[in-house]
Amino acid sequence: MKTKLTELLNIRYPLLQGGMAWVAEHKLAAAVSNAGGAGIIAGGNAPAEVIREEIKKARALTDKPFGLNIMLMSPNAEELAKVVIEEKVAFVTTGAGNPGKFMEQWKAAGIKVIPVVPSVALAKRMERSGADAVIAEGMESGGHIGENTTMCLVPQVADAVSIPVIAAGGIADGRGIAASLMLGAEGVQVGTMFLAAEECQIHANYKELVLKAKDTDTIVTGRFTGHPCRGVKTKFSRGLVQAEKDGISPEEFENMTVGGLRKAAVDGNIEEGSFLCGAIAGMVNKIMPAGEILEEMFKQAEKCLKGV
Ligand code: TUI
Repeated sequence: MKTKLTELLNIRYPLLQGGMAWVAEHKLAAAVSNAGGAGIIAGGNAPAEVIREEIKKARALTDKPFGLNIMLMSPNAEELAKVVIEEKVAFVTTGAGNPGKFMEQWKAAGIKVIPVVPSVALAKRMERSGADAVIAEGMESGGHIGENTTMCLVPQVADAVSIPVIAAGGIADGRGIAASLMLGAEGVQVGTMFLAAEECQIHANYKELVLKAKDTDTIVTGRFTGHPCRGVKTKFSRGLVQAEKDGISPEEFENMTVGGLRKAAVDGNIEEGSFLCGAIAGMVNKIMPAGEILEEMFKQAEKCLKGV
C-alpha cells in the first residue's frame, strides 16, 4: 500500500507503532519494522545511555528504518534529542508538548520529524516549523490524551496542513485503517493492538488485562492535573478518579501515580500500576506476532477499500 507516508519513511505499510513509554522497546520496534511498518522505541523517562543501547539492539535485529519517540515532559528530553542525532535515527516522533526548539537541529541532521498534535493550531505550527508529517491523535488513545476525537480531529488537521497526516487513537483493524484514509490521513499509528504482540515484552498481567478488557473497560485519570491519561479500569485507576472527585491535590495525585508505568509494564503490579491502553482495547483479543497483526490489518484494509 503506497501513500505519502510510505514514501516519506521508505516503508511497505503506512503504519507507525505507538511510542509507548516502558512498553515500546527494541524487540517490538524491530519486529514492526521487519514486518514493513515503522517500529518505534519509546524514550519515556529513560536515561540517554539506556536508549542508545536500545537503538543499537534494534539495529542488530533489523536493517529497516525505525524511530524514537520523545516524551517532551520528560526531564531527559533534551539529552534524548541529542541521542537521536548522534545515532542517526531515521525519524523522531514527539508527544506531550511542542518540539519547536529541537526542530532546527533535527532537520539539519536529516532526521524526519513527526510530532503528535492534539489540535489544528499545533498542527499548523508544526508544519511552519518544518515537521515532515503530523500524528493527529484522538482521545481514544491510551496514555496522555487531548480533548478531541480521532473522527473529528483527523479531517480538520488534514484540511489545515499540506504535510501528511497520520491518524491515531482507536485504530486496531483494517476498518480503522480504511476509515483513517477516508478521513484524509496518509497512514495510521497503532499502539494498543501491539500490547498483545508476541514480541511486546510487558508483564503477562498487563497483556491479560488488555485481552480481557471490553468496550467500557478504559478510564481517564488525572483530568484535573491538565495531563489526562487513559488506561485499563482497575480498582486502582477507579480509586484515582474517586480521589480526584474527593478533591485530592495535584501533589497527592503525583505521589499516588509516580512510577505507575514501570509498576504496570515491568512488575505487573495490579494494585499500583498504570496499565495504559486505548479505548479500542475491547478489540484486542489474542496474542499474535507483530508481523501477523500488520498483515491481517492491511489485508482487511485493502478489502474494505476495494468495496468502497
Ligand atoms: O504523549 C502521549 N502519550 C503519553 S505520554 C505518557 S507519560 C505521561 N504520564 C502521565 C501523565 C502525562 C504523561 C503516556 N502517554 N501521546 C501524545 C500526545 N501528545 N498526546 C497529547 C499530546 C500533546 C499535548 C499537548 C501534544 C502537544 C501538546 O502541545 C501543547 C503545547 O505545548 O502547545
